[in-house]
Amino acid sequence: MPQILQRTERALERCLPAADAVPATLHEGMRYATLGGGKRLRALLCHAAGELVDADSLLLDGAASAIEMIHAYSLVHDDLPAMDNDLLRRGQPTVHVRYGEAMAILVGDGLQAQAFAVIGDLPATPPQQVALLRELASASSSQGMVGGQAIDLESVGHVLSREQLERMHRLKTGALLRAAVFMGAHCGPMPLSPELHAALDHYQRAVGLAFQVVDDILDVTTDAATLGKTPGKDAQDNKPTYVSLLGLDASRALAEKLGDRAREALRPLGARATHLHDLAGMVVHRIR
Ligand code: GRG
Repeated sequence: MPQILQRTERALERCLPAADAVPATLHEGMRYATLGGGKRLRALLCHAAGELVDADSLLLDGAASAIEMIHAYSLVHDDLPAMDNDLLRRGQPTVHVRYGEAMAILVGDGLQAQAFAVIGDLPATPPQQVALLRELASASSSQGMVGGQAIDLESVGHVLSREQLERMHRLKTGALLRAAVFMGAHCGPMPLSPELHAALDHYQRAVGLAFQVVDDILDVTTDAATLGKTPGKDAQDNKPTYVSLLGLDASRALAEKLGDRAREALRPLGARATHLHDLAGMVVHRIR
């Protein structure tokens, strides 16, 4: 996986506008928000799913870059004073702290549009391109990530049931993780077989949920300096979390169970799914 991480950084470098291209501050901010940080989980999922279908690596580079740009845009907007008002992201000042709030809004907007432009420029077949664009658009949409964020905003101070909490996270963070997996698979030369579709669907559901359960656990167990924000902020904001709903031990057990479920979903795919298998472990056992 280290080679894929290097590939991802190089591809992102290429896909982003140059820092001195006019308007330079905007482009510098887009690069600042995207390059040199992050676990690149979505890019890794995209490449690992692509391995299953002998996907073209140039297509995977573009798809993985586009997903990471959408992810970076969501973090820039989520950190804004009107949302989470976070001062640090990936150990650095957040984009609005460094470039101002108005520019940070534009940085997010610019990254979102650039992600779709990158897909549009790929040397993919028309069916591949439509599948990739559809997947990314629906994951980012009001019925995907942005919708999940809206539900999250409106849930402050409310008691959510476990089903409602799951739905919120399936949209807010799960939708983009799902897109990462399916976009990787759409980079292959053939349409997805029903068996592969079903296996990837089960996998992405379990991984998406595990990601959020672990995020909630880390929120209460990681120290403030590492987080760059107040630990347990969601709880202080009266936002529902898995830890507040189930407790720490049951949340840890749930994360392990979801990791097992994700790996189980890959069983019919055999040895080619090794990297997806390892990524499920990385999601459950990450430290941030
Ligand atoms: C504001 C449009 C808009 C959407 C925001 C996903 C999201 C929706 C906001 C992210 C807020 C957040 C910090 C949620 C916790 C889970 C999460 C997505 C953490 C960051 O993702 P990682 O851990 O980050 O993959 P890196 O830095 O490794 O890329």
